[in-house]
Amino acid sequence: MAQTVSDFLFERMLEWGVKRIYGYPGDGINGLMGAFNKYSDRMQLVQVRHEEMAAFMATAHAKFTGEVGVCMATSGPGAIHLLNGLYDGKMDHMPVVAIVGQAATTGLGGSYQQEVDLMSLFKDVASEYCMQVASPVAMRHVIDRAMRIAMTTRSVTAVIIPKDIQEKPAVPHPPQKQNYVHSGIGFTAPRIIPKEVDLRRAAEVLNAGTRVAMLVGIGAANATDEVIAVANKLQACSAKALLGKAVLPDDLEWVTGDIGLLGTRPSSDMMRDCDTLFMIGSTFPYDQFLPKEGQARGVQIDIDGKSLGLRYPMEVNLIGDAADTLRELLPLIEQKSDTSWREKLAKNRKEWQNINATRATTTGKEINPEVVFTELATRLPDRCIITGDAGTATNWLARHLQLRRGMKFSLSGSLATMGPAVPYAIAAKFAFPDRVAMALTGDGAMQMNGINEMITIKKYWKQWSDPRLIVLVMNNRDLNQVTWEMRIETGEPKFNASQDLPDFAYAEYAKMLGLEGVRVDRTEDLGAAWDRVLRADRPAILEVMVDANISIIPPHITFAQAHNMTSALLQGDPNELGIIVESAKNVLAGMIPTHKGDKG
Ligand SMILES: Cc1ncc(C[n+]2csc(CCOP(=O)(O)OP(=O)(O)O)c2C)c(N)n1
Ligand SMILES: [Mg+2]
Repeated sequence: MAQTVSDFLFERMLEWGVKRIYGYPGDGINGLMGAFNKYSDRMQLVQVRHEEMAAFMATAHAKFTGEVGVCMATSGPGAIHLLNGLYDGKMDHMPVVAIVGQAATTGLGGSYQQEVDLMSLFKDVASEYCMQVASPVAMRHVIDRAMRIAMTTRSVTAVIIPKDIQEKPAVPHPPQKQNYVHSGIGFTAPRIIPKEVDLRRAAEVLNAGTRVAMLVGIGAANATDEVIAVANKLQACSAKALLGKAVLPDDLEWVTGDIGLLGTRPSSDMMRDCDTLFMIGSTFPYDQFLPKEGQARGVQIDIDGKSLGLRYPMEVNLIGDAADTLRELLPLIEQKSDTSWREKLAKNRKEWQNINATRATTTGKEINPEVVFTELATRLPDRCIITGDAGTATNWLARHLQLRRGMKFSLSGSLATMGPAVPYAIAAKFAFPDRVAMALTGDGAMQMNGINEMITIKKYWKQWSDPRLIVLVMNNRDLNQVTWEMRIETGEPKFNASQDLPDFAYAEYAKMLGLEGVRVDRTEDLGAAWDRVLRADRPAILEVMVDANISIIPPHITFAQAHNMTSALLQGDPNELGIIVESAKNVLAGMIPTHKGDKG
């Protein structure tokens, strides 16, 4: 049979270097799936449980490998299901290509079965390039452009292929005449550096600073050595936006850790006291954790000019690749000798670590969730890949896990959606089957989609050279992050109808799937439980029954937040007694600054 448009598409994607597609079938892409079969020795289809998961996995593939992630779904419902995962990719600036089916061109416009206006639906999420293949001839340039634009603009692109077009004979070589396009494949990352004059202006600002605070994000992922070299010359300290947690290893004394609501006190203090802000590859959104306007001079490096001068009015805004730009900047930076700024923050960091360690030792009737992470912290395997979710687990992992060189970390940064931890970990295993992947998540996220995606793990784990994929489920029978946000931000007591979760036997469920399942309800068993799942010969769920009454109070609780929490309790929060006891312990552990009249 002659080559079809679908055959051609897979040939072309192979030429582009695509090795794996995350997807789910449906009759809107029967032509595509039929063709895929012929290429399955060279390109893998990973079948997910829900198209949103395919989009999460494609996003995670891009995050962990730097390559384009590709996902595929049928027309109508399948395409709609992709959206949240695609927005995750879009908002964290990841190159992702979505390939979706559509009703046949012969029926389009006729309110046909599963006909949804996909051009309109994907217009925003794939704002850089969203195109319906209108003719077999167009397949070549549409896929070429979708791939190249995703890479060039680090964005999500969408290719919509009507059913009948999928099965038509391919036109790999369109006639060379008017109204035809002749695109080609291939992309190499450019070297993007600012002009010399601007590098000098940046160096002048940085050299003049005596207390330089750096903030690095995921955009500096390829620049660890360069960030360290520049920071050492400047005697600077550095905080990390959560998505960029793996950019700098935490064993460097001048690294203050994460910043923001989930961040550390030394990071906040550094921003409060600095005279110069140097931001690299980050769009960290919370201005209240940055220096006060006018307090510090600012320099920013970002590959995307749109992200410059966005969170703080910078004096020098540099468009450039983080590593290349820092390499150019390094010779212009003077070696500083005054170590007092770093010493002060190293002391602060030590104190903070002690406070954290103490806080993690406070125990009530149930397990303090922080201990789950302090026990993991001492056991993190080399080169492990950690994924997080929206939920309290992310507070604790941000504060307690000290990442070492070679580890990877990700979660949904800007969209902050629930649900990515398990699908991200699956994508990590496909990309790096010899590394341990760990999804650290909550019971709400598990019930939303993680439970289903355990079935995908069951389906594929034997393909991975190291079978370890560990899913930590913090079982608190609560949507705890939001319960606390309501108390702290708006002073509302817990609303059980909204926040309580039904219990579920996560570890038993893992066993039912033929995986390892360990359930812990006593603090003293935690260490051994981690050892067990870390040594398991198969993927595992570690389910920990944790206390929902341990507050996620941010590093510098404001008076308003303390007041709100008190008012939530006075309004009759159903968990009042437990919280008061736990909060009192936290005050003793030095966490909550007490105010006059604050009863703690
Ligand atoms: C798709 C989506 N829905 C809702 C939210 C709001 N949200 C953020 S965290 C959270 C609670 C998560 O609960 P769980 O997974 O049980 O973790 P916990 O906070 O209890 O540790 C909710 C509802 C979100 N971020 N994403
Ligand atoms: Mg929960």
